[in-house]
Amino acid sequence: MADALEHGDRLKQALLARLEPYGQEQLLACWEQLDERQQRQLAGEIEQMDLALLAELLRGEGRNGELGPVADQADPPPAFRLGARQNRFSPEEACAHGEAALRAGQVGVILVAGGQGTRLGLNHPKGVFSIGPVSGATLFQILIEKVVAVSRRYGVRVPLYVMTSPATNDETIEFLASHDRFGLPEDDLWVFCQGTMPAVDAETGKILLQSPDHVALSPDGHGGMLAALAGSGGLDDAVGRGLKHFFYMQVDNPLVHVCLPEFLGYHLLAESEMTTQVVRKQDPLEPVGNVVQVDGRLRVIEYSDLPDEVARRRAPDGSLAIWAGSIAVHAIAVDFLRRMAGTAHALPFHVARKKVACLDASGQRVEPEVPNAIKFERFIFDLMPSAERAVVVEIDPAEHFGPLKNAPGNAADTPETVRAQLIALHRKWLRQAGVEVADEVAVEISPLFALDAEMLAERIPGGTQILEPTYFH
Ligand code: UD2
Repeated sequence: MADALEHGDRLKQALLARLEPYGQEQLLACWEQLDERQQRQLAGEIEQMDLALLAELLRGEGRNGELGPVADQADPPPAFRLGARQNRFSPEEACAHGEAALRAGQVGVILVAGGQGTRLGLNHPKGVFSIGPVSGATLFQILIEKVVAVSRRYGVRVPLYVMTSPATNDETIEFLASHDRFGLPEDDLWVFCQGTMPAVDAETGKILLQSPDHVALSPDGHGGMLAALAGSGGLDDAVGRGLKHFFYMQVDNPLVHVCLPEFLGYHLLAESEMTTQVVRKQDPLEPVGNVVQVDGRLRVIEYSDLPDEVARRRAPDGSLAIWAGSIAVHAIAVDFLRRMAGTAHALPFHVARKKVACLDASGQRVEPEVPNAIKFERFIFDLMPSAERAVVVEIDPAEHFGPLKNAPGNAADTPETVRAQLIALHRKWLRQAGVEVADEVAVEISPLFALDAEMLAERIPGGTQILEPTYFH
């Protein structure tokens, strides 16, 4: 007992020595109430925090800065359009280049899945949400089957690097193992966990405690992928396998065409280091990042950072001037990622005011009604201005973008809208293959059955009639 007390005191002194230079010793306010296990827990969290970095951020250094002036000079980006003839390279040429890189085993996939389905009312990794309109397949199943199908199609291994966060890591690993990784070989799956950042009081800059033995920590944004992939050894693994490019996607879009050859082809032909898929915005205030060109470099201005009056600007022909919305699907050169992983401050931090439940000065838990805290996040698209060359590829949202963001009953991006989009797309492929499908019949095609309309046409005889909900798998 006396030993434990002494150990607790020694640990407290060591932690104080770390915290005091930064004025953050309030984190030990409840130390004496904690048992030994809780003290170790809190100590572990404090030791892992980069207090010097946080101090820089609180001084205003390393942040992404005021975007108003940048937005003011923003021009629309030049873009390739999927399937279009007026591109600098033909769709066929692009496809051939993309397929050659795939066949040569030069492409791997990154899936960022650190988010929980909070907006969906889900307290689990978002990837376990069941979205298949007929099959009930989860987001993870659909996306991983796409990776497996690409690997089979080109007769190569296509490794998948999945980013989790502390809140989703263990459950994701268990979930994928219990489903045999949906057919992906064990050697081709690399799960890595992103880092966290502490939330600070918006007025004082003091780090908040979520409970007596836990700091208020949250994931450091999908930009945390850069450091976490490198730090986990994933980037070295990719290099060791001879990968040259990553296809990057988010867990919330089951419509994404994984490793789409034509898209990869424009990336390769343009010798781009980072290529991003965009949609033509219908509404100036759509909640997508805006891809723009400033001083000849591409960059993304997040919807929340774009002043309304800039978002509403029109080109002479009446179309939106800032038209290109990022859907967060990228092709990224492995060498570029390595170079950036070795660059200090490669990604700035974005600052957001949020409501964070925490302990007040007297140790009482408070559930704030207005934003009380600042959170810090990095975004992967901020790599774009550092790329030697970056290009944009416009895609058709009906075929490529159906993000699952909101709980049922909301206006957009809900389970209902995403399922309806999957059915509409698969019905269209079936009809193109000469299959008769009535409008009210739900159909779904597993990526392992067919990845696109052409593959489907090879697998299914024309003239077939579909009269009831059908899952092709
Ligand atoms: C994101 C983009 C937006 C647009 C839209 C398309 C940002 C900031 N905004 O909006 O521009 O492209 O997607 O759907 O990127 N994630 C992590 N770790 C984190 C945070 C997020 O893994 O710390 C993952 C998360 O699991 C999800 C993705 O990143 O797959 C997007 O995150 P989000 O839902 O917070 O982004 P959203 O919808 O505001």
